[in-house]
Amino acid sequence: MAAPDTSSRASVADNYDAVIIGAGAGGISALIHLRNLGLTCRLFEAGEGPGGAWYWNRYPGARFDSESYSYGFFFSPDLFREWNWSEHFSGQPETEAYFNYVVDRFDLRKDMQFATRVSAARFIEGENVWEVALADGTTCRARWLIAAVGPLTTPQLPRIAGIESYAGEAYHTARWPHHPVDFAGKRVGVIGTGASGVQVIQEVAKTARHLTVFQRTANYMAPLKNGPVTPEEQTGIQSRYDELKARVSSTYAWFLHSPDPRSIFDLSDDDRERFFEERYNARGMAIWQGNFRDILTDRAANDLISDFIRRKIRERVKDPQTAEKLVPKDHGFGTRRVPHETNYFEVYNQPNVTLVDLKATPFEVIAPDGIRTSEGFHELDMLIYATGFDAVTGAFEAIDIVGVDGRELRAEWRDGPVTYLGLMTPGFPNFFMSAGPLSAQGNIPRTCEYNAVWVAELVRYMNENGLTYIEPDPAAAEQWTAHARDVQSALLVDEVDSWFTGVNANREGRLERRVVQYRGGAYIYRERSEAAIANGFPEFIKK
Ligand code: N01
Repeated sequence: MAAPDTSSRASVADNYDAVIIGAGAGGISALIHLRNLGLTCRLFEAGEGPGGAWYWNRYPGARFDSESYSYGFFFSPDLFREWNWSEHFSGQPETEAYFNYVVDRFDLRKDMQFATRVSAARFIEGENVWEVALADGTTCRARWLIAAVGPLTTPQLPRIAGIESYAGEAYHTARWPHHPVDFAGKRVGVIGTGASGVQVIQEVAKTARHLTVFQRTANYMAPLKNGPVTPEEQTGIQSRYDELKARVSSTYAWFLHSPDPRSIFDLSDDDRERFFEERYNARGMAIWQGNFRDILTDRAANDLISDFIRRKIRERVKDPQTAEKLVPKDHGFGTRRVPHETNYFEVYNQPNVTLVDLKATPFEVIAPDGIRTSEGFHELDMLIYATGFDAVTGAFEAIDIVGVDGRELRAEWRDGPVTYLGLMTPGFPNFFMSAGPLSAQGNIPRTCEYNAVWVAELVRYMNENGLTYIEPDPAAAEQWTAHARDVQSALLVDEVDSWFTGVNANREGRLERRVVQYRGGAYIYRERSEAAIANGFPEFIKK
């Protein structure tokens, strides 16, 4: 990894055309596209290097579960053709190296400032600029403010009595240290079995003296089927830039996979079983994103695929009691994020692994040397929190953002976010979000890259028309928000608690389901976004 460039901290200028917060896929995309317009830009990033989620989530086992070449940037065909992904699903070290490569390849580092947290931003009415405050007390101003802070970047610790008293090694997957962490010979506890928990559990189980997994909700999962990209595959992928770009730009959720347009009931039982089997053994998200369209809308259709995955879990886990704990029974397949695994279920066949079902035996207290549940005490030398994020809105709300008339973003979103395409929110002029609330869900870097182009088009329009103030018409934002609500209400996901529906038991006041992402399909999202550009941003207040 390149050395962090913190040398330029003292040279923060008073004014920029644009300030960008975050050096992940969204921030990098925004910097590239706004710099191409000739804007002076400054990007602030709390981490000491680029990568965003892929800088912070450096836990053992962290890797993509969408194909590497569908996850990386598409803005440059040359970049696409010259970077060799070594695996179909890249591990975190390679991904972090990729982000550093991109930053250097396009000479972005000179406009980036690492180890710098943005603490607040306030819109100065009349001047139509944002005043941005950094945690070290420095301030600067910019006409345009782009928050590329990420939907999954503010880590959450569980609210368990005594958590602060724990005296062993303790790590959150999303704040993993840079030094090596050794599990060998240790009694390790992992709390959480979402995508992060699954990946770290697979690694810890290899060397820990004992691993205790604390599971609250059993999740459906499917094999990742990772493997090296062979030289022939590499050549094939790199020569198909146009095709792959077109593909990820046309699917429901920006992935390479797209749903089978048939109904699940169009097939005979045998054919359906063969279809499921083939998808289960295919790479990545095939069985989730490439399944029949109606599994996410029709309960009877969903039951068929849910039963298939339940059977797989029972086949793979030897102890029937453990298998039953791992089999989800309170929701249907695909209604929460499906983690993709490599021998995850086989981990529970190892003698050094214990599964604790927190629904049956909940936490009572964390003590200096372990955790007490209602069934007994688990002594632990190390505790890993894979407890996820204050998802989607959390990173935006972590910054003290104040718009017109002293309106606070946090307060505005108390009952749920209201946005125009997840890109802007009323009362916060000249403020843009990358992969913001109610943007199209799915392959996040694709949303980020797409959003950056949209923002650049808007800024170009403003500059060409001599305008300095823009915010969405409240009615237009309400209309988009209502549309997102309508779409979600027709999906089974709307009946299930998870970050997909904004439920966060670790944060006060977040137990009610909300609409935080747009689930109507990336193609509809793109149509709406492109219509705004083509028609000169009619649904906006402009000055
Ligand atoms: O977080 P999560 P994550 N007591 O919220 C449990 C992306 N990602 O970091 O399900 C006990 O999914 C919680 O239990 P429950 C991906 O989009 C991508 O794993 O709420 N348990 C759950 O098991 C993913 O969806 C990759 O009942 C508690 C877990 O902690 C998103 O990030 C890799 C608890 C949290 O799961 C978030 O994943 C990793 C408590 N108080 C992540 N609080 C890729 O492969 C929480 N839990 C690209």
